[in-house]
Amino acid sequence: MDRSKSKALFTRAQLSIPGGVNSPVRAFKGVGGHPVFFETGEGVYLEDVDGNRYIDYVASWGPMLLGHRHAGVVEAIRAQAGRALGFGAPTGQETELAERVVSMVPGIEKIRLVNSGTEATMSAIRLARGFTGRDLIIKFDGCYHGHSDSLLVRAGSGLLTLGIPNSPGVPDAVASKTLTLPFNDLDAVRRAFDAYPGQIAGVILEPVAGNMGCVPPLAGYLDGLRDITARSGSLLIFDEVMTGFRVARGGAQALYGVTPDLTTLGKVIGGGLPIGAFGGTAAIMDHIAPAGPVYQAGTLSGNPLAVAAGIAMLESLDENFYRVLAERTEFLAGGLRERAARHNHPLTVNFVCGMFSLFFDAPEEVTGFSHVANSSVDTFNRFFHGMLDRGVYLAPSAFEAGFLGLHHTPDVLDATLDAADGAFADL
Ligand code: HOZ
Repeated sequence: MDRSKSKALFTRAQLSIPGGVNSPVRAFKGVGGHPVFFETGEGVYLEDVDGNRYIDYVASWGPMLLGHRHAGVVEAIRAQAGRALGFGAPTGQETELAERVVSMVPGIEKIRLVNSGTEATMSAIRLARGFTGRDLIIKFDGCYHGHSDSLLVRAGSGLLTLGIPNSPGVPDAVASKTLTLPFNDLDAVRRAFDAYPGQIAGVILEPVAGNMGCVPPLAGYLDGLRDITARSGSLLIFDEVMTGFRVARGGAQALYGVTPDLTTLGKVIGGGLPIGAFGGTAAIMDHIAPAGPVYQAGTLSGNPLAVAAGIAMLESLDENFYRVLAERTEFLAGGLRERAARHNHPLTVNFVCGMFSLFFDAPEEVTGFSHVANSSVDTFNRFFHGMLDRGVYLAPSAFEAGFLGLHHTPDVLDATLDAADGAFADL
């Protein structure tokens, strides 16, 4: 497959952009080679600058649940662009989007719109601290909650991909307020609460981890966290930037029946445009300025283009969507397992409705960061390039999840499995 124009664009980009990209994982450092530069997206397909076509499993890192250039979303953006691009003042549509999210996500009674998942988690942490009057935060190894200082400690996603668990520039005084514990280990959480009585403001996690690859919660884990935090007057924060409107209409909290105090959401509520949000019970959210003293603000917050796209997206998601999405995800996961076994490659496939990950040479059950870290990155990377060369675009990192939607029709899934068969055979 000729990707010479992508290669040339990457060389040029590195002269004016650090590392040639505006977000690290995109640089392909994790998998080797150079990134693909894209030009168009249509439904399930992406086309690159060299005219190559790919089935897309990155979905702009999650939000393209309805595929690229979904007609309803594009029309909503076009209509709004004909009215105004921004006011820095309230609009009725912000309330409409807020009401929709409130009606869909069990733990959200009130919501504040921001501009990214990073902003959402950063603000949720501040709110948890301001509300409880406590400083310490618990996060879990391999979970990634954006790049704000408090949360950039033993984080997943790009830090895991690049092997830099903590970032220079985060003061020790800030990092020391974040306790990191193993994911899916309730005893570790109990011990931390015993060690720091009355000091833990909140526990933040991806209820299905997605930034160390897809790692679902063990049975009882989320309930256990709910119980421990409730008894300790600490807030439970679900980062649903990936899982929101993906694993179920009401997110992971609806799927697993555990309601957090605060929820963070990302670009999915803008149909893929730059937006994010955090929400929770009215009692907690009313501590946010101007209702309360915890400050949070933003001129672009509630941007009308993103809001219009988000309304169009959310109104297309019904329960049937998730029933079919779960079936397709299971079909893909089963097919990948079967193809890998056919070629004698030990492969663990983790999945939850709409998201999945492949771990080579890993334990049969991948339930936490230590399992993920011991899987074979080298085999993943060779598989990744085998798929890329066969026209399937997976996330360029062994530590990211793949995403699908209903635009991944049975035909598309069959084509993916054919490509996988070839890629496994070549490993
Ligand atoms: N942190 C993102 C994935 N979990 C990658 C974002 C990007 O490169 O756009």
